[in-house]
Amino acid sequence: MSESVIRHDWQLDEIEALFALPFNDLLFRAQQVHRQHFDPNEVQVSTLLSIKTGACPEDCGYCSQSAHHDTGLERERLLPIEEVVAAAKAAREKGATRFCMGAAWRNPTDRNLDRVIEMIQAVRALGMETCVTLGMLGAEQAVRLREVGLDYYNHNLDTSPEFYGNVITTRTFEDRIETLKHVREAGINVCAGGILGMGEAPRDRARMLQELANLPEHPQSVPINLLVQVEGTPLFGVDGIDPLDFVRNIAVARILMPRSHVRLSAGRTDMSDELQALCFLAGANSIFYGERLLTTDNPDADHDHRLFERLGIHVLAAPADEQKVCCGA
Ligand code: SAM
Ligand code: DTB
Ligand code: SF4
Repeated sequence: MSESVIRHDWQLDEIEALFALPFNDLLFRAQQVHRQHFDPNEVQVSTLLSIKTGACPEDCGYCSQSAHHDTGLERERLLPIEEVVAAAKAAREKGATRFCMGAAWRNPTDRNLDRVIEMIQAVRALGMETCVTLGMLGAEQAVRLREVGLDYYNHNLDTSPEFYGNVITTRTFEDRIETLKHVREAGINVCAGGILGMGEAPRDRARMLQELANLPEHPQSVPINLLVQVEGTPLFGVDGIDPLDFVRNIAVARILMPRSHVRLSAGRTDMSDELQALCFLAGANSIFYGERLLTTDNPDADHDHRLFERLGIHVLAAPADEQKVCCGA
């Protein structure tokens, strides 16, 4: 079996041809690529916390936190650092190795950033990896975050450039590419992916993966979210995606970005254990772990622990930790 090559020149017809493969052939290829680069039974786990919730000026059509939609969500101020540290400790105790803090901002002000930097430093002091998702980021802001040791910055492309305007009008696809450039050039690991099941066409799914794979460097982490339909958002009630097509997207992401962690992200409460097992077989090797995503539910940690046991999956330990531990164990 030849070593998979890391490419940044994927053509759309090549990607569409992967999607058109018989399901078993596609999963076999994805699994081959996966085994060249990863322990196939190891999954990385991150826990999320919304550090600033609601009243966001952006109009993302999927989001519970946009001030443009009436979702009944209560707005909250930036959390005090003590609450953030307590949540990070609880996540660490349950087996999470990365703590990801999200804020409902278009972009952070420099004063906002000062507060978030204190949080990053406090979470790092617990021995956890850190990730933040704060909206658009300037080049100098990215450098500041790198200097305090931030490990990952999450900023999603969300969908294809062609479908993008159907979902978000207050910032452009190019704005997102620009933020990713600032993060990458500052030397922070990039976490970038998107959402499936927003009414996009199969071609949009292929285009989104093409955009991700043809970035100058593959994002180190690629979250693939299944739309969590939130009442009051414009996308509530949209026709979803065939679950097997969701699995195909994971497999194609794995083939295009062989060394990236592909994260089975939002939407797991709507998935059976068997569907999630197929996603792991297709090359997903990361999840969000813990009862809450940002504002919506995620499977119980105990349930995930049992699922991992049934599948013989172990959790990737934090970098400083030599030992492999199973979450919740
Ligand atoms: N405000 C920041 C931003 O948009 O960059 C950070 C937080 S935002 C909630 C992070 C990402 O979560 C979005 O880009 C989107 O991909 C994902 N997301 C938000 N709401 C979602 C939903 N209802 N279902 C699936 N994914 C969602
Ligand atoms: C990502 O791609 N998914 C996460 C994280 N990055 C920040 C967020 C999912 C949010 C799901 C809806 C909610 O809980 O508000
Ligand atoms: Fe705001 Fe982020 Fe939600 Fe868009 S996804 S409305 S930017 S919190």
